[in-house]
Amino acid sequence: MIFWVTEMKNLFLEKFVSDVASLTKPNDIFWCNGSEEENEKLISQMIKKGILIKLNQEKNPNSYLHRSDPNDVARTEHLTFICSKKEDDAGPTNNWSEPNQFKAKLNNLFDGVMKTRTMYVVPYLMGPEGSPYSQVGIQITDSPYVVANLRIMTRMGNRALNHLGESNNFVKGVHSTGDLSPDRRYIGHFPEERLIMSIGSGYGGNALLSKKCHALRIASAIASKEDWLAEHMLILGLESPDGELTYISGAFPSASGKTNLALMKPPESYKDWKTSTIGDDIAWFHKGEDNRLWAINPEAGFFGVAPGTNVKSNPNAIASLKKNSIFTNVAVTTEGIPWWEGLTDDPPNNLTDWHGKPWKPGNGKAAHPNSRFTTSINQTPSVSPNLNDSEGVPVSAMLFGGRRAKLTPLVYESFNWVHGVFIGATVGAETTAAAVGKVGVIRRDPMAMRPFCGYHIADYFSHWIKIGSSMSNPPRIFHVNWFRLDDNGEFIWPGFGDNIRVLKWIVDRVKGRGKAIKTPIGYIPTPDALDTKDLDISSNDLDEILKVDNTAWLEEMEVIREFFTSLGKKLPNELWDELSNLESRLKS
Ligand code: OXD
Ligand code: MN
Repeated sequence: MIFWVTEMKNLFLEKFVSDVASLTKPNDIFWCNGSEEENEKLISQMIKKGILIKLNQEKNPNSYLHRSDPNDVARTEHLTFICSKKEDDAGPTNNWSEPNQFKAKLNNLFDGVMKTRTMYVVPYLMGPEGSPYSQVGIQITDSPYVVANLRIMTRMGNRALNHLGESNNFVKGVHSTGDLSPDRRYIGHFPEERLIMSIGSGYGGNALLSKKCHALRIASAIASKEDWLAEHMLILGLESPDGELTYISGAFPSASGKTNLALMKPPESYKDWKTSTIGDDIAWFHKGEDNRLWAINPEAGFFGVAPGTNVKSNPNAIASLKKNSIFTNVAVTTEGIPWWEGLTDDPPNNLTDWHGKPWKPGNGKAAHPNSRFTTSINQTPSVSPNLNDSEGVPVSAMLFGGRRAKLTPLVYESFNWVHGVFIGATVGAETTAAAVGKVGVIRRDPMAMRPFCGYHIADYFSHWIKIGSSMSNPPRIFHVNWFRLDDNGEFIWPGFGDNIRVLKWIVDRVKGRGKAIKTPIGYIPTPDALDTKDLDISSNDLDEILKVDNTAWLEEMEVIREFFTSLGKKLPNELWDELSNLESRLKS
């Protein structure tokens, strides 16, 4: 039975939906309009089926817990493919499969998969309504949990259809949870067709196709043919007591504190400063007429990592999570209140763990390390008044970083745009629980885009070089590392709200007033340029995290050389030049 809940007719959309329906043979089709009534209906159906569990409606109104299949708790990069026509267009950092063969394999799995299920058609808009930079996607899915998440994460329903009108300009997403077997799980991207096919997972970035699949992999491939950038970056506004507003964006690998930084609340000692959040995960940049880079956040919500989130690390997230939120794979108290490691110093008694089993201290983690919250950006006290500006906001500084226990200093600034691209291209970071695989291994994660770049990473570097080099006022590029450890394995830098001290130096640099020392790897703050007033950090420790160890950097260069070599002939000469310039600086 097919029924339409919108008057709007779009022939391209109708054809897409009927083609997918012929393949998946659903029991019925449900067009999502994004209304409150629709959401209530879906939520109550999910509660009946046990897909969602009601949380304490007094303490967490309109909030629910979902437990995913224990085999399906993180992105699966080894099952994620870029199916460009030519293998060389996917490049060495992506899995590639020939598009027709991959489609045939997936079509087999999709054939009849929705026979006893409802097929949901979810139109979503990435970016502000009315913005020329926003894009429409249509995700077809048999997971009502995915629908509920997309409703928070995107501008979903009729608003997206209105933006689309009769055009065929939309990204197509076909998703089914299949049988949830990792043996029949695949996430395929067809950049030339702007098509995503995902089967066998209901989790996060594998299943909410708007996020990594559309807004990063497909969008980065589109951006490479046009004149813009699709990046794995937060966007944050910082307003000084004098009313000077500066926007900063930052790329950090998954589960490395991006959401904390994006929602940062200034600490007591910076209470005259204001922060404002545009986005915590994805930024689309275009060149402005003023020769600056402007950014929009295509998303409308956060799918944040829960463990470690607390009133100290992220008070704005905690405030935002008070209502209308979905929690995935967290633990729950006897009162029906969500809990995860790091939320409070001690776990409450009698928790139920993320598997739904009684939990006692010593039983491993109560919440999965990659457990998540889904919440609307509009509930965040720090939400920016410029969130919906159709031109976006002008970005003055871009940060790159990752978890690095040793070597990379707290902060350093590139000499110029191309050197900044080199810094971004060579980011080394410890792996985290956001993706299946070993945690804590250092890997190169260029611009935090290694798992998300939808085309050849060396072409991506060339694209970056081209974008900034053609602008008279591109953002200044910095590298930061909040994660340096001392010999006892303790963090040296306090992090969280105190990171604003580093951001202040960055703003000072952008405005031409921050003091710096030139080192072989870039500009580092002079000890007095970084505000450490009232901080509990010794001058030895401060020296340690601001120092450049030439011998260790020369070793790092060998790893970078190997990495560049592994990327093949397309690696831009400019980056090889940067490497040899760095080597001579370190040796001289
Ligand atoms: C995310 C990720 O979910 O990067 O944002 O994995
Ligand atoms: Mn991310």
